[in-house]
Amino acid sequence: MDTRYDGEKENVDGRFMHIDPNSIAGDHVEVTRRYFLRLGVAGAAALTTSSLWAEGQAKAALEQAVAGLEYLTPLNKFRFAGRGNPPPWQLSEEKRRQVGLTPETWQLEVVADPESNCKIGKPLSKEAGTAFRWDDLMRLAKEHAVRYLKVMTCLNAPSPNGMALWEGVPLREVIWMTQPAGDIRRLYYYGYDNDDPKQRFQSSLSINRVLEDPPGVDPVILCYKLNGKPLSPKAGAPVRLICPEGYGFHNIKWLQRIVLTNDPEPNDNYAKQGLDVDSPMKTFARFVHVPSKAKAGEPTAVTGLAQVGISGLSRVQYWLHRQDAPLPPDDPHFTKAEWKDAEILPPPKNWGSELPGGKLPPDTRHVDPKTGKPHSWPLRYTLAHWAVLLTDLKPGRYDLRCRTIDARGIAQPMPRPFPKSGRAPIHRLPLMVEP
Ligand SMILES: Nc1nc2c(c(=O)[nH]1)N[C@H]1C(S)=C(S)[C@@H](COP(=O)(O)O)O[C@H]1N2
Ligand SMILES: [Mo]
Repeated sequence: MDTRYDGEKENVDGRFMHIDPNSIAGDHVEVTRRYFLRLGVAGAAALTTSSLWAEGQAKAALEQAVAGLEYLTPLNKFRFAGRGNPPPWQLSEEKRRQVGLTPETWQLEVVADPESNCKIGKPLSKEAGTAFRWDDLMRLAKEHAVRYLKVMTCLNAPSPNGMALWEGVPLREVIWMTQPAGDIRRLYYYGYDNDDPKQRFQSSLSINRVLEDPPGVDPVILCYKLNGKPLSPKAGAPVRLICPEGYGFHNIKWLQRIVLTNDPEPNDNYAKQGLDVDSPMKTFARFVHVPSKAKAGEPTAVTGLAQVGISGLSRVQYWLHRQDAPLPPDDPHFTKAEWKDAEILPPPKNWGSELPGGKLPPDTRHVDPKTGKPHSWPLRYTLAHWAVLLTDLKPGRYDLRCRTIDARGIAQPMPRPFPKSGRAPIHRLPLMVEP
């Protein structure tokens, strides 16, 4: 039985389930403070309701909305996916040991596909007693460990599962241990989902992607830590694969076997389901905090998240449209609508409650080791937070939409609008403005 997993479920109002808008965590106080300082100075002149603004009510509303946003998703709010029945995290400790899902019992095999002509000099296999073990991984980690930020998003879901800091060893270190000799074009890999092989969930990558990283992109890793702590059973313990630019399905949990092959075709479960598995993450925006009702004339706080895909992110925009007004004709993506800019928030100072002191480790990729600040912002394959204060609202029923403009100037859902390569529909929420 295929248990529908969390990543495909959506909250009724389209909000992110892992964000609790009522939990005013201290995390974004600093971001918020700087945001309001700037808005107070630069924005006050532009606001027609500056008297209200001065009262501080509007500020408080937006501050409260923004303060609820946590950057790194706490484990208990992460929407982990899994489709085994029972899922591997529900197994007893004894069973987990038996099937090799504890550090002491874990073995990773890296072997040649018997169906192809690809040859490797030194397969890492259980049969030959040469499988790769936890201690081997920890030894490599001393020299080669890397850490980077990456948002986990299911190809089939309109909103991310969670935003995390991942740590691991570049997979190519282990590939080279097998003495590969050529005639290798891909590798496919899977983990332990269940004793029933029909419940196996498999993904694949080009060997080139694993051996060499595209400019600015981090390595594919054998990952053993999330937000600075060992992977939990739900997160794929003890070891999962992380492909930084990849949608969720590439990031196989409970990893146990990698097969090198000369077969050039993706043989992923997702490919067989008609999905486009050759797709790096897309750029898109979603609302997080939108009140269902607002009062005319009162500034109203709206916040959201944007996933930064392969083409980067330059702007987030919103469009407030009266429900009784016609939609622009022959314009499915509303390119001619009156979009206005929202503000992309700067990087947080406190990255998450699970990191010591809320700080990123000094060797985190794309982060200045001295200041702890990212070299640029927002980073590709992560989330950015955004906010806007709607002013001058007139009574009526509205649809509120948001979209991204990527770093090439292309508006969502272009340049890749087809849902089977990742969901990026323009998010719409209703807003009622009462007199
Ligand atoms: N072993 C295994 N790994 C898996 C899956 C699975 O079913 N089994 N699901 C994949 C899919 S489709 C997604 S979207 C991601 C979700 O990662 P997360 O649970 O860390 O959010 O896990 C991926 N890794
Ligand atoms: Mo997924």
